Amino acid sequence: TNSIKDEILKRILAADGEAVSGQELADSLGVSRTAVWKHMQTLQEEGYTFETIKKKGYVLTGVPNSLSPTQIELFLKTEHFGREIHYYDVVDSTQTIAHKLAQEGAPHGTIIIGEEQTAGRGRMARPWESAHGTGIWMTVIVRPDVTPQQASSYTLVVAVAVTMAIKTLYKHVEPAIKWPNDLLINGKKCTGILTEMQAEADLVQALLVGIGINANQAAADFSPEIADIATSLRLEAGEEINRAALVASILHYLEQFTELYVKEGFASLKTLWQQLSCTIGQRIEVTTIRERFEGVASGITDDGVLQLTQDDGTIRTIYAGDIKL
Ligand code: BT5
Repeated sequence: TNSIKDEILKRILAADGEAVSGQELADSLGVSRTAVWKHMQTLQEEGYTFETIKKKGYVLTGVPNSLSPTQIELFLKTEHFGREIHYYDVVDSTQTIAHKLAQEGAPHGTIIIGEEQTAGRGRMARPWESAHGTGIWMTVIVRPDVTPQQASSYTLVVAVAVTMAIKTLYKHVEPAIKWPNDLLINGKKCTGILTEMQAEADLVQALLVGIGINANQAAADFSPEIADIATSLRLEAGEEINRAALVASILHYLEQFTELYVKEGFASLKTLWQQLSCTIGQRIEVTTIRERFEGVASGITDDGVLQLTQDDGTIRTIYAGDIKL
């Protein structure tokens, strides 16, 4: 019966604002008119809102602001990615849960989502602000057939997938990739990516791909520490963000791009990455664990390594670090 409820929801969503008649739903799904009505009640309890138009049927007027598996599956078009969903209200960090699940053998494409993280983290143990119900705090377990060395450019693949998903759903929003793991909109950070790895000498067991996206925050929702540097998609798009639809779209692009990346390497996505990036051609300051450099970001290699041309003309290759534009 759950699948009938989901099917009803799918059809009403697909009608895209047109009324769907209860009688037709009942006939085509082979259930009684009363059964349809009962499912509609349940959907309303879950936070969906409908308008009932006399003699015509139901029109969807609102969806719950939730990332529940039901919500995501409504939009999902993938084969593997997001086909196993672990959904929580509050977690410490989805990365921690992903590490455990990956060790226990969770399949390629498994996702972990929390409505809130109490210990969300960025690179180098930096904190990641993850307030309740406002963002997308998700880890994807990916098991690509690549070496640990090749895997270091996977963050760039993720950045391209998230950018494409945002651009597709919100045509007026222009996210730009700041090497290696940030998406900026109008110079402010809306997304951060954290890729961790479980590996043996020459074999990647799993990549734990953490994606944090500010979706529906208002400006006042950010803490003073990040108020000046952070933005949300809602602030930039000027409309409420359907987080479930965005998750599904990200997974769609990520599945496609991962296949390409495993077959042909980062080189196959390099042109797209360059088009979407705001890094190349810019004067930047790079901080690595050991040193600090200045120069112009002059290119990216087929392996996703950043090239920096310093003022004296020497070219440095940057494998990891933070950059300031
Ligand atoms: C990142 O690190 O940008 C990676 C963030 C990854 C978060 C996801 S959420 C799901 C998964 N579970 C986790 O626990 N993490 C992943 P980094 O480049 O090191 O940037 C961290 C810096 O971004 C912080 O030091 C702050 O300055 C800033 N920051 C923190 N929270 C932010 C937010 N919500 N929006 C924008 N900037 C933020």
